[in-house]
This record gives sequence, C-alpha cells and structure tokens, in this order.
Amino acid sequence: MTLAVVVTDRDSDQLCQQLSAMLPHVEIQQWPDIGAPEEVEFAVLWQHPVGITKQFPRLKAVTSLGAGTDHMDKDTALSGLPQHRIVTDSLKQLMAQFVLLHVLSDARHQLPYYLQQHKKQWQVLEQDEPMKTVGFIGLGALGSFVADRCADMGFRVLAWTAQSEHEEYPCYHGDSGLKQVIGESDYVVLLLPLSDQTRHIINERSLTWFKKEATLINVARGAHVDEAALCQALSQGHLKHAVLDVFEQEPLPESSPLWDLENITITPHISARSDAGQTALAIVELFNNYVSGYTKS
Ligand code: OXD
Repeated sequence: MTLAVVVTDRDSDQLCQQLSAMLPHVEIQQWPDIGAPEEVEFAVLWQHPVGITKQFPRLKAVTSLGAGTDHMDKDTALSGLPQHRIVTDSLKQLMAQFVLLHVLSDARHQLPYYLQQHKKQWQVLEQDEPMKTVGFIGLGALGSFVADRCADMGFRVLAWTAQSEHEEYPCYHGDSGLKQVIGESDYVVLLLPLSDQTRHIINERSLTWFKKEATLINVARGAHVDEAALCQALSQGHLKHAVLDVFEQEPLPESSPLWDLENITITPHISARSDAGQTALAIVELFNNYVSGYTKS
C-alpha cells in the first residue's frame, strides 16, 4: 500500500517521518520522488502540480494538507474522487492567536503606547467606548472557532456567509449583507474559501463600505482582495489598516506597492500551520478509512 505526499512549497520531511512511524506497513512516497506512481492509493496534496494524480491509476481519495482546497478545486483530474481537508486543533488555535493578536493590539492601542514610551510620555489613550465589532467574512470550522475566541474576549461578533446561519452570531448574506457586515465592523476578518464567487470579494466597491477606523485582516487567500484597489483605499484613508498574511502572488514580489504602504502589516502566510504530529494523525485516519477499511471489507 502506498501513500503519496505531494507538497511542493514547504518541507514535508517531518510529516513523512511521522507518517512512516504511524503506518509502518505503508510505503510513503514523497514528492518529487514518486518512484512507483501506479501504487499510490491515497495522496496528500499541497500546491501540487495540476494533473499529477493522472499518474496514480489506483488512487482512492485525496486530502489537502491544510484547510484550503483551492489548489484541488482547480484540478479537474480530481473530479469524482473523494476530497478532504485537514483542520486540526492546532490550526484553529494558531489562527485564533493570529487574529486576536492583531485585533487586541489595535483595540488596546499597543503601537501608540509603544511610541509614547519612547518619548517618555504618560498619557491614557483608552476611551469609554462600546466594545468593538469583529465581522467575519466566512464562518466555517475555522471562522467560528476564531469568532468564539473573539466573543470570549468581549467583542461583538457578526458574520457574512453564503447561506448558512449560526446559532450565536447574526449572519447576513448576499451583497446587501456584505455591505452591512463590513459597514458595522471595526475588524473585518476574511476566513472563507476561495471560489469564483468570492474572488475579489474585497474590491473597489466593497472597500467604500469600510469604516474609516476599520482594519481588514486577510488570513484566507490573497485573491479574495483586489490588491490594487486596496492599495488605493489605504492610501486614501478609506480604512485605517490592513493585516495581510496571504497574497495574490506568493512570495509577495518586491515590486508590489503593498510593501511601501505605512498602514499595512505583511506576514508571509504564517497565520496558522498545523503541527506535523496532528496533521499526520488526521492523514492516518483518512488513509485507514479509504485504504485499509476498503481492503478489509
Ligand atoms: C491552509 C493554509 O489553508 O495554510 O491551511 O493556508
């Protein structure tokens, strides 16, 4: 039995070692050394060469290494195959830490206090104002976990979703719903899948709906945001700040005007990466369902 790990943009050695230890009777083939493609029955895919699974005639199912599946959605060779994604506890926790880090840092004036400190200034910036609102664009497994952590901290939470409702947080839909959530939020958090419907959901038009004091936090996919329109909106003060962890092109090219903006925080797609141990456990469970389970029955 063979499992292929086709992960191209990061080191997968540790993951493969864990998989070998947990599945001692299974051959783990690690991209680019897929020596026996005809043996592969299960594949873990991340930024894989599109169409590579055409070389795996015995393939029974695939999983994304992470939460996002856009790299699989665009690969027609996968249609008809069971497809999974992996959202581990560590992925959810790291994502919540990243979003809260930026929300709290702004809400509690961390940067202004730091600047005051260096000028030996003692001045209170806190104001008696209502708790701020965090608006989630997308409220799936990751979004609702992060939303709960924000609500625990006392923030008001609301969301835009394609259709689904949530028992605790008001959800709005469609174009008017998006306008309402963006317009009411102090922090707009993008945590939704990328599809033809959500590509450039933040564009020249929707950027006019932001409060001037609002922050955009994109931890989903770069293509959710029209970067040229965002650059313009940030330069013209349509919103206060953007925290971008994902970009239309990664690594973000040196020529991108985003680097030159003052009111932006750029991180290299690190908001949340699951640890190899939890990811390996999730892969083993899926593998056993599809391969051992199938063979036994
Ligand atoms: C993911 C990611 O989708 O890391 O898990 O972007």
